[in-house]
Amino acid sequence: QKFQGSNSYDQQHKFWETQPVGQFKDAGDSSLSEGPIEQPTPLSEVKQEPYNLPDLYEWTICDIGSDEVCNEVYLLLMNNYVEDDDNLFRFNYSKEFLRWGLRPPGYFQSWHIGVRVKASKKLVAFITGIPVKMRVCDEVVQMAEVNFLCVHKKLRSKRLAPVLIKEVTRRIHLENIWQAAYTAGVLLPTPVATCQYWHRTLNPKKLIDIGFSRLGDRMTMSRAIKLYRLPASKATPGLRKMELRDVPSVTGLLQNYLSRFVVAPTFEEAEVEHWLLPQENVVDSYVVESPETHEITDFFSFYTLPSSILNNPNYSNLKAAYSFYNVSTKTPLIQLMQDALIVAKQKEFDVFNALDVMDNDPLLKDLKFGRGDGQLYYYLYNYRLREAMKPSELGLVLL
Ligand code: NHW
Repeated sequence: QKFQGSNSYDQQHKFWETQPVGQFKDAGDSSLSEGPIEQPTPLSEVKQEPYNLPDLYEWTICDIGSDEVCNEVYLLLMNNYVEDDDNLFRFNYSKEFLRWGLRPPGYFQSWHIGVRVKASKKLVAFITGIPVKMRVCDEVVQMAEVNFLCVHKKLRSKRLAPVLIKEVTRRIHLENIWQAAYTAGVLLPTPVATCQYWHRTLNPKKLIDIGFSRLGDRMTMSRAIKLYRLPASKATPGLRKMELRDVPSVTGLLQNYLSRFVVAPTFEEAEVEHWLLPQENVVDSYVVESPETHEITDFFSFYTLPSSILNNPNYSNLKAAYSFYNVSTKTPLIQLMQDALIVAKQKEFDVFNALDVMDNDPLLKDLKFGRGDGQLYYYLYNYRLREAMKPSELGLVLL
């Protein structure tokens, strides 16, 4: 499955050339220092008024807690957000998911930015940031994660995206934050890592029917069904749903694990509670509680992100699980991931997706994941790394 194609390195980037990001022409220049590209300015020097929009449009702050506004955002994204290269699928983030993804501890409502048509008040564009403490090498940097950039299909290629990006940047600066992390399927100046999605078929018949996957040479439907069959029950003794009382142990496991990567968020208990405590149809997390000591030794998690299936007579929704954070200290990671697949299958997901980040890559083939086409590029804003990271050096998953 391909979400978004990629550009080439020699393309002009009239907007990105003006921004404090690694530029393609500077690639490999070891005289440039690592760390912030521009220094912070005093807050009084940050532009106090919003950027100008074309005359017919106005800014709005989206209160995602309001059912009405949440529904408007949901519909804008449902109809206009990311599609794969062949336009077969479009991400269909649920309303509960958007609330979860946009309201972590310490979130700023002013970073949930919409654009409306002045006359009709119709919502036609969106961009968001959330705060995160990110460790880069041995420095912890207060950052924003920028996501859900979307311009209505009818308003594309009018240079609205750079205005949205500048406006979210301005509002992040107003909170005295000067760095950001984001991912995209398009190549921009300049990725800090290039990752790949892998897909584990859970429902072969449907995935083939909808064109998500194809039967390879000498593969029949009945062989495919057999190939992707999973055990009926989980292998790990003591595996159970994560509960509120597990937050301290899970935080400890996660902090310790993420300290191994070059770039990773730093999670406190409040963040772990927000990001990992199970929420129906949003995020699933399971812990392994040792039957002898009752210690929490491992956990896995995945989030729920369906896609709309465009123009298929039989199916309209693809139910996809995305691997989130997994930590193993006692249970082999491959067994933990296999149990995640079993849980996802029992919950009637059609496919389980994972990036080749953290320790995932060596397990994916054995667990019968297939490599997706297209890349997911990771970026940092106003922070230079001397060289790009390998996916296995990245401890970060964005929604
Ligand atoms: S990636 C998903 C992005 N959304 C979609 O793909 C949805 C479908 N597409 C659209 O809605 C996850 C439009 O095509 C969008 C572009 C809105 C994408 N990231 O308005 P113009 C995120 O949300 C550049 C960054 O004419 P358009 C992450 C493009 O290279 N830049 O295009 C978001 C060009 O600049 P250049 C992107 O098609 C991170 C300019 O936009 C981009 O009508 C944002 C063209 O603008 C992308 N995904 O609208 C950055 N796609 O220099 C945050 C295109 O090449 C940075 N462009 O000429 C950090 C800010 C915070 C800093 C805090 C200190």
